[in-house]
Amino acid sequence: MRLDAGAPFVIGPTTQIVVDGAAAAGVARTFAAILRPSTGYPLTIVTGADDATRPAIRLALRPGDAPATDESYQLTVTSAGVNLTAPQPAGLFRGVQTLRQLLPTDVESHLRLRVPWSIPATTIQDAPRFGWRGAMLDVARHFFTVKEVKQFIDVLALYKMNVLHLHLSDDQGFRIQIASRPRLTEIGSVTQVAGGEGGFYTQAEYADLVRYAQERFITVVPEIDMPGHTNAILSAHPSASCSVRPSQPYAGTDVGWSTFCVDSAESYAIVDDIVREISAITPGPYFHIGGDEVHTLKRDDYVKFVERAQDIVQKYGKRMVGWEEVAKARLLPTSIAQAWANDTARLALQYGAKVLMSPSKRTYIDMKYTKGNALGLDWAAIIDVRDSYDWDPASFLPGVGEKDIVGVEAPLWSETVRNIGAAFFMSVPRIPSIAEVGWTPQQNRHWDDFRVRLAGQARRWEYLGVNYYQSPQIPWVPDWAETPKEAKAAAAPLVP
Ligand code: TNX
Repeated sequence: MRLDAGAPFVIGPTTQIVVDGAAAAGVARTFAAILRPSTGYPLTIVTGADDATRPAIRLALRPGDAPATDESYQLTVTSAGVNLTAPQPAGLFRGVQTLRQLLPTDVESHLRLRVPWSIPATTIQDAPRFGWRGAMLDVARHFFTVKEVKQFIDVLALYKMNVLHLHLSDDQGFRIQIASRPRLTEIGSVTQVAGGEGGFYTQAEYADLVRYAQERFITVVPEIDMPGHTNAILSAHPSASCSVRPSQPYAGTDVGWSTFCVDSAESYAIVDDIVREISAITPGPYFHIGGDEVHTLKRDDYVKFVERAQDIVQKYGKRMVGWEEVAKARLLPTSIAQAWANDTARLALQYGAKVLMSPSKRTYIDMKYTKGNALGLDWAAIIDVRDSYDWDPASFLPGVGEKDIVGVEAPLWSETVRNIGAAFFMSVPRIPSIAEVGWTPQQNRHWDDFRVRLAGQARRWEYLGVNYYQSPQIPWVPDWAETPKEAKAAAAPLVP
């Protein structure tokens, strides 16, 4: 990025968004939807023919541009206009998020404000370090509605994350409708941690979430945890359990005790039905089988199960992802092991499989920021913002380097996270932090610089109704206090 000497571009009442086709128009619509309420300008989207006399923001695909990763983009801002080009539509979308951040924070207001809508003169060439920059939301321990998950997706999109991993099943609940197995949600979805009423997504609701994410160039990775963490499944289908006593709904938080019966044909029939139906409504290339914390199976039985599950995932055209324990099995080269606690993930490399970095000491955003937090757990670490930022994914695990890693992901387990306000408190600012770990090359990342830029984001979160942790590590600027009362009132309400 280079800041140029010239005057800024100022968005005005006659500014148009000029696009070169349908894909760019789709991205332009998401941008205009942010700009219109706060500026009050029409920001007409024009395809093709460009009235060169009018100030414009131009979005165009340039398939030949280098570096040609899916998400790279080039941005030039002069007083005469904004030119955003990218080899792929995803790059245009990422570039639009940069424009959003270059504009005054008031651009997020839901109410019209009279602010000079200026974008500094600059030249940017940008591309991500890793192709997988994600967050996981555990909707099993506590359920989150479609509307809430969309708000969560909005925050991922703002910070250029591109994966939403949904932890859809655990001991406490099974959260997605499976047409061939209605008992899974009839029996398996009706509770959650501490005994609330739980819930589940119909397939239509899930498809709606996937579409919403797709419009933001975010891939949904569905996870059905197995063979452990399966009490909700087994309570609906006791024949897939080796236990003689049928499982009961579970509202506690212990882990490691439930398991599919590895030698029962019924187990694989259920897995087949689940993987087939979810794969059919998931356009992304991945299916996550969990595979973590199975404390009640012998290693051979665990391996046997994972290899059969991997076959089923492959049969339905998906690449298997699993928590690092799955690397004890013989992996396909297309599979991915998600590192979280030890260095089992390294075993994946001998099969040509890759590693996704979610080290619990750095990326587990269900951990407390500080000992004093009421929310969160502390078994892995206390993780303040700096801990989430100041580490290098490529030197974290012995023997696992840059080339072995697909990216980084921040998991939000929800044992203590009972509502979306709490989810945002745990996620922000650590999601922006992990997003930058995944996007920006190591040599360009500096904590002293990040903490200042992060402080500037707070007002944006206030406008968006996004709760956040006011870490004492960040030099917050108290400018929200100066925001016009009306604009404040029009901001989305903070959810408790
Ligand atoms: C471990 S990390 C788990 C989850 C818990 C989490 C709580 C992993 C793969 N499994 O079942 O929710 O700790 O921090």
